[in-house]
Parts: sequence; C-alpha cells; structure tokens
Amino acid sequence: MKMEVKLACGLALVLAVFTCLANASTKNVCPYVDNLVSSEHLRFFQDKCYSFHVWATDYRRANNHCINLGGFLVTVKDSAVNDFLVDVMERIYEVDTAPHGTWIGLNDMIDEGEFVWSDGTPMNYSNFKLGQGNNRGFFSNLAPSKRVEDCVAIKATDGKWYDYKCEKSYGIFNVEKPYICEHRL
Ligand SMILES: [Ca+2]
Repeated sequence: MKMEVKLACGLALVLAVFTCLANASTKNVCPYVDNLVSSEHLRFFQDKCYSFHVWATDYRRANNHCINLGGFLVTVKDSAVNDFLVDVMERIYEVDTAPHGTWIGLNDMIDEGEFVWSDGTPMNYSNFKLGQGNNRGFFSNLAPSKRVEDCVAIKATDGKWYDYKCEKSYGIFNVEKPYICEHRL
C-alpha cells in the first residue's frame, strides 16, 4: 500500500472516530419513560424529547406526572413544534380518545388572561382557536365563578388551542384528557 493511501485511510479512520464521538455527545436519545403504550409515544424533535400519554386525567395530575418523569407539560413556543405535536397526535391518538383535546403546559391560573408556560415563561407564540382563551365555557348558564377556564388543550383535528376548566367540578365534563410531557436533554 502506498504511503498516500495509508495516510488517507488513517485520516478517514480518525474522522470516523471523531464523528462517532460528536454524535454520542449530541445525546439525541429520549429518556426511558414508563407506562407508555409503545415507543411511538416517545418522540425526539429538535433538541427535546416528548412523551405522549393516552390516559386521561386533569391538568394538575398530568403536570405532576410529567414532573415526576423529570419533565413538565409540553411547551409550544413556535409553529414548528405545534405542527410536530399535531403530526404525532394524528398518528397515535384515536379521534375518539381525545375529542376534547390534549393538555399542553399553558395556563392562566395565577393572573386571568396572562397565560404562562409550565416552565415559567410567558406566552409569546399563540395558536388559540378564534374566540378561545376567553375564560368562558360552553355552560354559559353557570355562575361566572364556575365558568372559569384556565388550562389549555390542543386538538389534533385542527391543531388549535382551547381553554378548559383545569379540574372536574359539578356539571363540568371533559376535563380529563390525554397529555404530552416535554423532556429537555
Ligand atoms: Ca382563564
């Protein structure tokens, strides 16, 4: 073998090792999350991992589960993430299992009308359905205090956001929803 060929081979090997090390340090692998239906429910996108949970519960329980898994309810900071979530939801959620949306980590529990994400950041990108986020529920005959809607869900059918009551109370349905956790690597 000629010296030039040996050098070229050696250089290629060094580059391969460096490429391998660089990929390993990128850590584009989702953490292990128990109780998922299948690996399809754990997806990597950009620099984050997302776990899609099909079991329906209220907002606080959903967020607490995400925190217990080392993450929090998903933040949707731009349309690329919104599109990604809808794409996965269309594949893994039957329409009948999430007709009233899937919890995302957005709420205005502390200050009405001031929506904040579960990581504490303010809402700079919004994708509410026209007229949603208005704190008013379907049951407009209820007393104002019972109409409060402070937690937000996304629907796979249109990719839009809707505000709902965070927890179940008398006369209120559909507050138990599937949810998506975000895991920063
Ligand atoms: Ca509200």
